[in-house]
Amino acid sequence: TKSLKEALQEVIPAKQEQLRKLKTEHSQAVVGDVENIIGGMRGLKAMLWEASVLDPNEGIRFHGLSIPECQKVLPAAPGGKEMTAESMLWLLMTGRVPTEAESRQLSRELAEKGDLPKFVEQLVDSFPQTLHPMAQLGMGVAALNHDSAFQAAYEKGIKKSEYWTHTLEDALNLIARLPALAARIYRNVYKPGTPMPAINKDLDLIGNYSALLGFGDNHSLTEYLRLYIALHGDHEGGNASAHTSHLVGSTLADPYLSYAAALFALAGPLHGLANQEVLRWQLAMQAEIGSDVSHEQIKEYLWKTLKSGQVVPGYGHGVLRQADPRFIALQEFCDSRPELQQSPVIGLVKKTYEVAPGVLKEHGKTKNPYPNVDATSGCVLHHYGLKEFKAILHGHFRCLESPGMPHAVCLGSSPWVAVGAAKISVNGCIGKAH
Ligand code: NMX
Ligand code: MLT
Repeated sequence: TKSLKEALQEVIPAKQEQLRKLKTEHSQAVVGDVENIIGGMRGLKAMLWEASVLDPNEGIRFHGLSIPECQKVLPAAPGGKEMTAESMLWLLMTGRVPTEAESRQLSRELAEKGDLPKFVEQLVDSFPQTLHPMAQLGMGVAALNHDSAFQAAYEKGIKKSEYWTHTLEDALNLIARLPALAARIYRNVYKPGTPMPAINKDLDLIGNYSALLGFGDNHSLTEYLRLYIALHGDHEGGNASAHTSHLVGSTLADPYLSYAAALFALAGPLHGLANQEVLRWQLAMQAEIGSDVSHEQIKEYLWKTLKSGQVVPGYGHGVLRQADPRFIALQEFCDSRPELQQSPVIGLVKKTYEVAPGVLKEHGKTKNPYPNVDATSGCVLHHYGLKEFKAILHGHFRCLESPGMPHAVCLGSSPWVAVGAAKISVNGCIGKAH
């Protein structure tokens, strides 16, 4: 008798061949396009979205503003230069650039709502240290729905036209609580027993997040996080996590549950986990060939990755067909700071960018041989001392030691991505699913 696995082993090659034929011989058949169907709606105009538009060549615009324009007009935090997450949130939600006073007021409102309910603290503290931070974050967020204003109002009976007010209340409460929740998880997993400061009502969301993580005195990192998280505020609403939150939200599940679902989509290595994959990959490259490397050596390393059947992490995109302007903005941030220019890992990211597009073009598979935002974001965090990450090896979580680092602890990349990906917009416009 065959086991199910053995039976499948017999069937799978024929199925793979069938799929290959469908792709190559019938990809233009009109049902929409078979390509779109195989690609999970990719490329189909399938939703209404207006907060941002993702041009394949130019990249993202937020209500018409490019990244450099946003950097110019969106208010920064006191003492800082980078746009804040609150300013971006305001722009995304209203289509209008907030004044400094409006942005500060939103910061205060969020700081005042930022404490976690006791039972959520207890829930998170009860998780095993070995449970992946993203799984913890998703469960913590789902538990916050205990206080959902939308759910309470819905149970009492409200008009459809009033949904948005309760949804907004939940969304703001959720955003406000994310720093305390993500930082608590980070400390429980990687810095157990260290006391977390109270939320400072005079700080912006990310200023507080940085402090809660234990990096409050590192102004440069706090500024980096402000930029990084503002840039992740929206990406045309159709990526896997944003799409998931809209799908779940369309059932009138409250914003906490919708966002928890989004986090689980974000946790995959082809999406939010990709910046950790990049870091792991660049560190492995560094361990194998060193930091002071030639283009030729990087090229060989890239081919080795591709020939082993793996993707080059941080490269490619569902929509973009040029280097991601978010990648460029983060690289410019690095270029403006001499200490970041000295970082061996950031140096490798830069050199990899000089070589990888050529190799990927020659490889000939990906439609976009250029870097996405994840090609650099996690490596910059590594420079700042956020060196921890988890990887799944042989079915278990393992800490990966970074070469040359005495205490490489572990970090799920995505608490940052999660706060940044607070895609809570209630907007609409034509967008693509990607
Ligand atoms: N390295 C090697 N092969 C690649 C890469 C890459 N970086 N990107 C795409 N391909 C392959 C892809 O696997 C597919 O192969 P197959 O036909 O055997 O299935 C082929 O090229 C065509 O894929 P595309 O249509 O170019 O890309 P798709 O839209 O399917 O996927 C990504 C987009 C982003 C998932 C894909 O480019 C990828 O896996 N990149 C590496 C992971 C990554 O950087 N993810 C982060 C994305 C950004 N984010 O924040 O979410
Ligand atoms: C992201 O920002 O989440 C990724 O680049 C995927 C996307 O939005 O297209």
